[in-house]
Amino acid sequence: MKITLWTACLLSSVAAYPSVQERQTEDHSWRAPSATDRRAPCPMLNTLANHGYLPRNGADISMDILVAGLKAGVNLGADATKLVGATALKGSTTGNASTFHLTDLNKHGLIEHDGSLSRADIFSGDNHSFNATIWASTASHFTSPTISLATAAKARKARLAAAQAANPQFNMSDGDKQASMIETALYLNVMSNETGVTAVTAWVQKLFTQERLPIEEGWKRPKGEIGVPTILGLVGLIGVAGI
Ligand code: HEM
Ligand SMILES: *[C@@H]1O[C@H](CO)[C@@H](O)[C@H](O)[C@H]1NC(C)=O
Ligand SMILES: *[C@@H]1O[C@H](CO)[C@@H](O)[C@H](O)[C@H]1NC(C)=O
Ligand SMILES: *[C@@H]1O[C@H](CO)[C@@H](O)[C@H](O)[C@H]1NC(C)=O
Ligand SMILES: *[C@@H]1O[C@H](CO)[C@@H](O)[C@H](O)[C@H]1NC(C)=O
Ligand SMILES: CC(=O)N[C@H]1CO[C@H](CO)[C@@H](O)[C@@H]1O
Repeated sequence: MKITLWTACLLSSVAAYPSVQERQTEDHSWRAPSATDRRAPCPMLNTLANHGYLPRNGADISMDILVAGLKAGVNLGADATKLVGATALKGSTTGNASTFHLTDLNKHGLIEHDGSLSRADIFSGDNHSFNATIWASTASHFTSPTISLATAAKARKARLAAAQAANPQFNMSDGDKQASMIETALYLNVMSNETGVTAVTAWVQKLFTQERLPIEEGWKRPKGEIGVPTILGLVGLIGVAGI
């Protein structure tokens, strides 16, 4: 139902603003964010901003900019981007309800949730910055050159259990748990070596620790567009393998 609705919206909003076109022709080399550039709790959105597929300053992102950036950067389909982008816009603090800053995504309970793979829970103060200690606990499961779906599911399950044990205010709704599975499905798929289900460990490390597309390490933009059915199929498999 929701998907049908968003597909309809997609068909009625194909206009490309000059800023989107400019961005697609610009330099996509990696550059670290400046002190004033805004970043999100999502390693992929931060990565795309660091490569200029999203505004490098992380500010004033419209749905058109978001869809174009995810498509050009990692071949995520408009259907998938619009589903999560609609929620992102609900946290807008830009003064324009049609745009958001990457920092707007730090708002707990919007998309941001407890039990992240690489971020602390809001209980411990910082809900959005990369946390090397937490990432190390997740990555301790990644002992091979590749990450299978079963390994990713196990790492996610262990991280949720550790967060719950450490946080007296741990609170993940069913929707949060679904979002967390989607996030695992996304990194597995985008960072897979053409299989779509088995990720390359070194690439996943670069995504999380440097917020960089691992092009130098051999990663290529996925050839096929990643759509909602692909992601939900993976989520189902992660559920069977983990939880
Ligand atoms: C292919 C595209 C994407 C990939 C590979 C991706 C990947 C991820 C991953 C792996 C996480 C989990 C981080 C962690 O647990 O430490 C995450 C979190 C998040 N993502 Fe993305 N993402 C993508 C697209 C998006 C889009 C389009 C949005 C919204 C506009 C978004 C918003 C978020 C937010 C708000 C979080 C924080 C959730 C939390 O609290 O952990 N992501 N993403
Ligand atoms: C709000 O943002 C949208 C999307 O970028 C843009 O089309 C619109 O002109 C903006 N409105 C104002 C009042 O700036
Ligand atoms: C848990 O989170 C849900 C939604 O995210 C919220 O409605 C609820 O009040 C929270 N419960 C506690 C005890 O914080
Ligand atoms: C990382 O998270 C842990 C656990 O919540 C916390 O104790 C630590 O202070 C965090 N590290 C940083 C640098 O924020
Ligand atoms: C990806 O797969 C190709 C073909 O199977 C292989 O030659 C290449 O070494 C793989 N790359 C990585 C980083 O695993
Ligand atoms: C309240 C909220 O949802 N977000 C918090 C995330 O963490 C930062 C501190 O790093 C707070 O400033 C935000 O208020």
